[in-house]
Amino acid sequence: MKKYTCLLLFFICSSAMATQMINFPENFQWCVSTSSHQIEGNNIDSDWWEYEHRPGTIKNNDKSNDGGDHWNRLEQDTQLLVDLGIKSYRFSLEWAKIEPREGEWNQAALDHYKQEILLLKKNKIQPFITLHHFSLPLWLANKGGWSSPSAPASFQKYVTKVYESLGDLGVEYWVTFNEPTWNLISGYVTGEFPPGKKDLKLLEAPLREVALAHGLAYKTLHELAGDRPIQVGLVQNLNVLVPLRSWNPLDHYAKSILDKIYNWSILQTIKDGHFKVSFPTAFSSDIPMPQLKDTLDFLGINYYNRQFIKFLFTPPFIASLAVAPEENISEMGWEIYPKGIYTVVKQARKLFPQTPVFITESGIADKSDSKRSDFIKEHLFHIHQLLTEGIPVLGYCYWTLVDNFEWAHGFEPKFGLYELDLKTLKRIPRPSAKVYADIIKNNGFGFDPTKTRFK
Ligand code: IFM
Repeated sequence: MKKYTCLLLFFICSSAMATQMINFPENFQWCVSTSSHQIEGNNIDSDWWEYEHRPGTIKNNDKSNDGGDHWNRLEQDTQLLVDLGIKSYRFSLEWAKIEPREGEWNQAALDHYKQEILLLKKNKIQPFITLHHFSLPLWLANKGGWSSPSAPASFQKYVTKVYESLGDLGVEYWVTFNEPTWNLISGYVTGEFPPGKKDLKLLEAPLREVALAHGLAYKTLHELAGDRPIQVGLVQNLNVLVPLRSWNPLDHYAKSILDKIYNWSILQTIKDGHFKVSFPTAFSSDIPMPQLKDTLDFLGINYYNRQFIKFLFTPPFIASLAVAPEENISEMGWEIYPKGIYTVVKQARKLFPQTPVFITESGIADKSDSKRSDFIKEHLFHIHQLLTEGIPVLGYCYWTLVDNFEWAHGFEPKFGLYELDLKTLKRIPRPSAKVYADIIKNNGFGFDPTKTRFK
């Protein structure tokens, strides 16, 4: 009997010893992210609205319609943020609503965003604004969208209008672009986003114009802000990329091409003040852009997955695959690989060793909510590791608050901490919402790193 008691005590004590408290700095910004087109509804003057209405573009023929009707539910959704204990709320402004026709400013839309910012501030939540999150006004799309050399100047006018209207409300964090490379590759190479083109050669112009637009917006915001302490950054989606067959030089080659263009093309341009981007057989650019240097006050990193890269002998020449046990694959078909968040931040630090980092998105499509809580904790564990190494990670935004319109995938993937009942538009908390709220309340959580679920 004595022997068994000792054994039991041994197991209890050793498992308790393996559990560590993962504590975050006092000022760590607990956050969730959303984007306007995905939740507001009725973005009728945008390119996405037009695109969704083309047959066959969106899974199940879904349309964003009234989305989650966030536009009319500011109070209700702000209360969800309060319930979670959120410190920062990252959301985007909808250019197509603010400037529905070229040069025509919609004061009601600007007033609406003002009301949203004030509501957040009243609830002690820092508004964190993205100026461009994929969707464009249709009038600009009809002029060629980001391929048009006039697009950066149009963006600058929009940014000016926004800052002149909302700049005195004390918003500190401003993002010029969300995931520019994913957006443009999806629009011009894979054809999954508007304008729905599939030609690698077409990627060069919009990449270049977006880089220029970022530089202009950065300068404009700081000029308008004057002495106001604002932080202007860009959000890049970074994937961990690995050659599928480590022995195969062609897979290494394919990986390096994708890595350069997808992960680093825009960031490298900002770092060097030089747009030197190429894709074999498609284009090769070499344009000095000195005005882009030092245009990142912080770097927003969105991290979702690891991909294995295979060279193909026929177009599109590069395949990216999720190779992992079923348990580690999300409903988007993406590998769940929490350690990768550490990898990509370290890679980004090599390019920008002095620039603070904000994890602006990390999330999982998980309808049953059976993986989301572990997903969040395991990513946070690796972020904590970065902090212990002295890397300034300012905050973490879970993607996303309420199930949303997931672009070409329609409403099928469920990323929300809150479920959205599409018929009643009711927001229903998933169990992981409580887990995230507890993490925020305790500014940390107990965690046993020897028992991670996702390897
Ligand atoms: O929903 C998107 C978001 O718009 C941009 N980052 C990735 C998310 C999940 O796919």
